[in-house]
Amino acid sequence: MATEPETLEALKERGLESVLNLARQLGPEPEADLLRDLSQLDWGALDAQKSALALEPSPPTGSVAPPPLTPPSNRPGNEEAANAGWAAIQNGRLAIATVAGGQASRLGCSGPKGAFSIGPVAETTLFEILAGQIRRLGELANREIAWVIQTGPENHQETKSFFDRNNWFGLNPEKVYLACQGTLPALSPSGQLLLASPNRLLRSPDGHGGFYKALKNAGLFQTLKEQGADILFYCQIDNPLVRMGDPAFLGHHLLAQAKMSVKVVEKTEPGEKVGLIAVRNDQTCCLEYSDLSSDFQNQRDPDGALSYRAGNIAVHAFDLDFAQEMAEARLPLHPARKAVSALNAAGEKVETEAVKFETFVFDALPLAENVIVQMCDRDEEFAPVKNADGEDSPTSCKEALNLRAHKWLSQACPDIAIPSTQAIELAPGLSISSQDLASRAEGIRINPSGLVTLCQTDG
Ligand code: UD2
Repeated sequence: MATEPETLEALKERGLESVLNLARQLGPEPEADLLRDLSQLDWGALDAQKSALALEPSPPTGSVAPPPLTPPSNRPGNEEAANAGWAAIQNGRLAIATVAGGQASRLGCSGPKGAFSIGPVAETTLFEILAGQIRRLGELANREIAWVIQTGPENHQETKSFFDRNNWFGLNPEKVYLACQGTLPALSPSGQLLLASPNRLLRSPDGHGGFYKALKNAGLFQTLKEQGADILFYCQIDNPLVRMGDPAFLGHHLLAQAKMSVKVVEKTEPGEKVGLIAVRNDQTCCLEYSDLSSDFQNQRDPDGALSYRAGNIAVHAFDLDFAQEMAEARLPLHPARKAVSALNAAGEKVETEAVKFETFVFDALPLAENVIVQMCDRDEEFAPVKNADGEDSPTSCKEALNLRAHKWLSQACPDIAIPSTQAIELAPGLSISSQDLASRAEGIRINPSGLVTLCQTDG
């Protein structure tokens, strides 16, 4: 934190002193408050923001090629990797992290996105489904697995209350860590600081890439290491099909001594709105769809398959030391122009155009060695809920959960006949895979509502 003279000097050097005008008119107290807020700015980061102001989407430069792909975990040939992954989990080396910093505003709801109900039968929330996966993985590995959840300044408290009210979904609350992400000041298009109130800057969350710093600021790298963890499995809250802590994925990552790895799905069509995993200038990276020309996206191999088809599902494995190093790295800033409510020079709240900045978790990929890019089957592992309707909506996500439950159940219990028209849902924590469900086939029952549970809990 800078002293008052240092803050004033830093503002002056950058031509930003006018941000203090309003507070000064109101008296010494608001001015002191605003200076305190300003003293927390990272001036180096602010300079980078000012340089990034004018960045426009641009096609990738240099040599770009599709990445080598590791086959999905559920195919034969993954046994060695799966064994390595299970051994690591059983030995307490795994922690899980989920980014859940956003609000469910695109879904038309307020509150943490994780509190959104998505179960096709029981209205189970995203948090409960993911918590169930961790519980079951822990049961199978005979260990409690730590879960780090990235929250945002707007939903941190609500997220904590939600877990409290729901008894931490059967997890040990001492092993669930909420880490609140940071913020970055929004700027006017000409690079001036904006005010939310006379004594407070207008800020916005620093993107899911703020995850690395959020863990650092919450002291979690040390906490996890003290518990023996050295691998982090990472996912987003918006994908309830995620295969939490997938042992084969972790195993491939470990056997390759990778610093960071990523799971991908085959893109359904050239313009699908997912990041594209590629190799640029010999480094694995994620190219955002908005930066890619349609000619590039439409390139095809001789067999007709899309040449660039590795769609990022935002599931990663990290070497924990590498994730910690990323908390010190200056990841690229991604500017986005948005309408915001800010104070004008007269102190009135007005709608104005601003530039908000985010960092992205996947921008660490080019800095990582030996990255594994593993394919997965979309119907098994990826159905994000992002929009209120249409693609990636609650309707499409519930359908994907229902179809996967039917598939797993018919594989696990071929004797149970359920009409395909009946919606079913696997109770949270029932199984992490179709094989796991098969191992519990004896005890399975289907409630009249369509919820698949066990007759009695395992003793
Ligand atoms: C992201 C990826 C895209 C693809 C897709 C897969 C970007 C820019 N694009 O699309 O390449 O992988 O996901 O589903 O990332 N979050 C925070 N803090 C923030 C912002 C987001 O925690 O400041 C969390 C949020 O709660 C959610 C996740 O990050 O779980 C994804 O955020 P998003 O929905 O903004 O990403 P999206 O859909 O643009």
